[in-house]
Amino acid sequence: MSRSGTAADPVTELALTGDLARPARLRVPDLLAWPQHQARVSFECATSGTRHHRFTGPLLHDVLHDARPGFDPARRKDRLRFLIALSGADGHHVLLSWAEIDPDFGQAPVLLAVSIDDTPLDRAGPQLVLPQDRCGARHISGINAIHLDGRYTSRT
Ligand SMILES: Nc1nc2c(c(=O)[nH]1)N[C@H]1C(S)=C(S)[C@@H](COP(=O)(O)O)O[C@H]1N2
Ligand SMILES: [Mo]
Repeated sequence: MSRSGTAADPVTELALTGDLARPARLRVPDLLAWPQHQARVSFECATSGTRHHRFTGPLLHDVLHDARPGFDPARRKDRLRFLIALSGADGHHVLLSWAEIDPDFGQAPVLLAVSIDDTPLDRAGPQLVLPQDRCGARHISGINAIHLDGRYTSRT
């Protein structure tokens, strides 16, 4: 079902852009198309102390993999120069490296959560979940943009 959002009924879209053969615009219900994972997470916040949440959603890796990143999948070294820039609707940003979530390298079980504590995130937008993080700062809520960039090199 396709609906357009209004001020009274906002629908957050997530734009997947950058070095991708299949860029996409996804709503939270679209993220149910990938295998769903669960994570029980505890993290510390500098201002609000220890927080506990339960999240469900697809792996960030699975969603981005299907958008076809612009590297040769058969050449593992080719993936190492790719950065993933994620932004929340409020302008909170985080950078990950592709290798951090790639099963052949760091394999961090990073989720794009579609629910928090059994509450769907359809309106707020997906939330980034890094179960291994001690600090909460990378658990960005309301993610509306993910940009893949393979230009990175230390050569000037
Ligand atoms: N979009 C967005 N997400 C964010 C932040 C933010 O400023 N903007 N702050 C982060 C920080 S610092 C923490 S500790 C957690 C707190 O999450 P909680 O209050 O839902 O437990 O949200 C994270 N996600
Ligand atoms: Mo925080």
